[in-house]
Amino acid sequence: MAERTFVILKPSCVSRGLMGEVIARLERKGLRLVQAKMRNISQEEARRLYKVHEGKPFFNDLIRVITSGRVMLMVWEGRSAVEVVRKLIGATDPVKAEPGTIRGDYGLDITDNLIHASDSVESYEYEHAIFFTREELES
Ligand code: 3AN
Repeated sequence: MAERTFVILKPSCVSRGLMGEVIARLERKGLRLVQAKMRNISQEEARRLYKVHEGKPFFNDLIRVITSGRVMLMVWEGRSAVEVVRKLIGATDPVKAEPGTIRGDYGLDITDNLIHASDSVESYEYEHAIFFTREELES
């Protein structure tokens, strides 16, 4: 069965008009968009999403950035989707991300690094359930 991964286009990605560019890259790779919705993330949802970063020095900035405007929440599907999307996105720090990756081509700020994607199948299971119901993801 095809693997799924959870992706968030962060507020800066939306406000800078980069959504189409990012979605096109994932589609061209051969991944399939299963479900998407555009809305704001609440403080509570953001804290659940970034639970593993609680207590780290950048935690508050992380919450502030992800709740600062509308985001695009998406579930994508395809062979090794988790690994493939992480490769297309590039390193966490856009300065270190290779040219040709999304962060490498469009970002500079490490906290506001345009896009989030699950880093494992376990993370996908935890993260997508914060934002999508089972019914919404039935194909
Ligand atoms: P990634 O998004 O590449 O999976 P994580 O999961 O380590 O990276 O971190 C989650 C988010 O926390 C990143 N997207 C980034 O916005 C922020 N972040 C991670 N490390 C730092 C750091 N050293 N300084 C500031 N923000 C950071």
